Amino acid sequence: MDLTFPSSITQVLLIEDSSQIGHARRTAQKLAESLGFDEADAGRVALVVTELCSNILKHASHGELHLRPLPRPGGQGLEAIAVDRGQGFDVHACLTDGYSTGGTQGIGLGAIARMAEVFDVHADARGAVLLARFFRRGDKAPDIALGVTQHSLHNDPACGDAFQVHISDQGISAVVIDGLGHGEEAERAARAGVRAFAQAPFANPLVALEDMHLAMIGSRGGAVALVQFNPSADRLDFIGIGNIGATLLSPERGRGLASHPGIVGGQYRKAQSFDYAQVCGQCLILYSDGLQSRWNLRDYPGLIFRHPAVIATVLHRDFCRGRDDVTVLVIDLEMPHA
Ligand SMILES: [Mn+2]
Repeated sequence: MDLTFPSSITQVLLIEDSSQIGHARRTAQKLAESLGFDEADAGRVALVVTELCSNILKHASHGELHLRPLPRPGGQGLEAIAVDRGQGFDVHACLTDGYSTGGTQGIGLGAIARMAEVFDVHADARGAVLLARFFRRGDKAPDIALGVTQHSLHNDPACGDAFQVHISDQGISAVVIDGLGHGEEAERAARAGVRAFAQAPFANPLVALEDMHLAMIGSRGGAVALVQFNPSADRLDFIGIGNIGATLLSPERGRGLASHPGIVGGQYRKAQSFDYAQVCGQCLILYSDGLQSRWNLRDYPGLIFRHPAVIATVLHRDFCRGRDDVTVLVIDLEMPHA
């Protein structure tokens, strides 16, 4: 397998009254069609998105629908996430067959769970996050246990954060870059780094960092975190310069991965990569400083077991600073498939 997750801003639709549901449905359907879904599959997306949005209004009175293209082997899928801050969402009641969020009109969340290739929920007193992932007809490849959410400050079309993930038979290589500041100049810096990384994502981490540095000279520069996961060796290499947060989590504990101070494309002292063993089964979270660092997944019982896209979205919902671009990338480090 050879799969690339390119940087892109998450599309956010506000869901505040029922008139916005139709717009959300049409937007999701159009996105599905543009990603190569046929009419029946795009219709399936439209039905599920309608139900997700109705559910937001019913349980939380308002919330958001997040849409992303989903890179898949041989094409694109689509990811839809309903986000709200409502209380008392009863997952079990809602997933019971026959239950409908929209009175007699809705199809119910139990049906949603079956119409999407991937469905997952985290709900507690702080609100609910519902994930649905759709693959095109004939796409039987397994889900990739990776989730990302990315937002620019004030919905600026330019985003100063950039990420990229490569998945191959060798493993996973991922980079998150935060170009200094925000806006177009920050975006230029971050993208220059990502382009250099993409040339050889599985190069030695020190070499890859040097390549990104050279490519970012003359730009504003930025913070960079690079991670390479080798599943057959059960090892993770990490190198970070500047303020990109990196945490390895298991149900039992969490550990922060240390970055060095400095600016890639500017000045930093000789970098060093760190090697972590026995990481399979753990969850890796990389995040730019648009996210506060004071979160603790222990405050969210059960969240560590949820889909990475759900984890990324909960963290963004509750810890976005609102003063900078923000990226949260979550990857389950899985054993190699036999
Ligand atoms: Mn930043």
